[in-house]
Amino acid sequence: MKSTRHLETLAIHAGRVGDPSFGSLSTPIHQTSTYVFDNVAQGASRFAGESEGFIYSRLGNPTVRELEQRVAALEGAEDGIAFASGMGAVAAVIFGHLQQGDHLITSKALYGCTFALFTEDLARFGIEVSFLPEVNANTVAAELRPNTRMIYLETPINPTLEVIELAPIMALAKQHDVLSVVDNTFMTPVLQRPIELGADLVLHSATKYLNGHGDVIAGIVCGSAEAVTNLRGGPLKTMGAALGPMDAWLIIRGLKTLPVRVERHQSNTEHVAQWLRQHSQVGNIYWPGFKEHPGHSLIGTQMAGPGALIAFELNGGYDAAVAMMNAVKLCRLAVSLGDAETLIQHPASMTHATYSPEELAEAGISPGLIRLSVGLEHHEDIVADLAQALAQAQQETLAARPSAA
Ligand code: LCS
Repeated sequence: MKSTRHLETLAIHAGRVGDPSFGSLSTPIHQTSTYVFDNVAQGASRFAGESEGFIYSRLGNPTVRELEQRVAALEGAEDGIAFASGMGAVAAVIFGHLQQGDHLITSKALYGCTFALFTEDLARFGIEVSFLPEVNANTVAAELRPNTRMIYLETPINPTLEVIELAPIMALAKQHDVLSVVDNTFMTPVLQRPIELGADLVLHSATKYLNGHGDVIAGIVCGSAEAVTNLRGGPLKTMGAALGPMDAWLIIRGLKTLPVRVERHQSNTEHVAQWLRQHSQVGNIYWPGFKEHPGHSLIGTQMAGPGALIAFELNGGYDAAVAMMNAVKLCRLAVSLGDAETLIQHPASMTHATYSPEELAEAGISPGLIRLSVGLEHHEDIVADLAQALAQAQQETLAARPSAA
């Protein structure tokens, strides 16, 4: 899938399966569960992997195939494979590669359901996991064991927005024959291409920026042709989290504008982040675009930009945060991210409710942390809504305070 074309072009044209019958510009939605064979020999040879051609839509579908090939091209990977959700993709990578007795290294802060998979499910299957509070080549090297099989990273991390320097860790993984996996959901291939930094596999919740319109749940994994073939013949076939063609088509449509959307998401975020930072009610604020952010120096090398997620705390703590989130009008109080709508949510009780209070503290997710996914509305309208929500929160906090008398 490697191509020298620009990302904007690949997002529209790469990996086209198209419509050989009528030449429609838009790829047809192949809403079919199965495919008719010419004869038994043809069916048998497809099952044996001896000839090309679709068999059954759990194993592959032309519309889904176009999506897979397009995202692989964007990520600079040989091939891609779609799943019914981001968690379907994460689970396929884990169960497709790890077995009883293996060891996995990851970070303490992670998307909440990935954390739940790693803590609750992997323990049941006898797979050990090390959750590092700080991830760099030194802390990973110190944690390597003879049975370490995988390093699994998100960067920036959901929801803390810590940035992990990938290249040295990917090199370490190669040196020790450990599979490296990067969840690139927050950055998209527009801002970061982990395969080029040495990752073996890159995965996405395609529910987010790749689709971008808040109407699909999907996941995708990209990597070598061999790795993708193994996932198709393994977890996709036997666990079955296959993406439907209608959902694939919606993401194909969304992808056409991915580079344009990411650019606007980011320029809006620049305005919103700078405004929030100077606000008297805002305390700690995390966004890799700030010069003081520890990950800022990787912009221009590892990442082309800081992305469009901001995490922040209010000086009034948890109560003020709840009051603010309840008061938004234009922004929507909802989990997910990467949509046209600005979304605000409370990690401790929502996306990361899978963490115990102690685990939240260890992961640096404070009870009052707010996560904002800056959308595509005009930045002045987003700021105006946040301003009125903060004013409302201030009023409520003052009213709740016992009087001095
Ligand atoms: N990886 C990351 C980094 C995510 O943020 C999510 C979902 C997933 C994987 C799983 O993808 P899904 O199965 O939902 O497609 N993150 C969510 C979030 O932060 N808010 O709502 C869902």
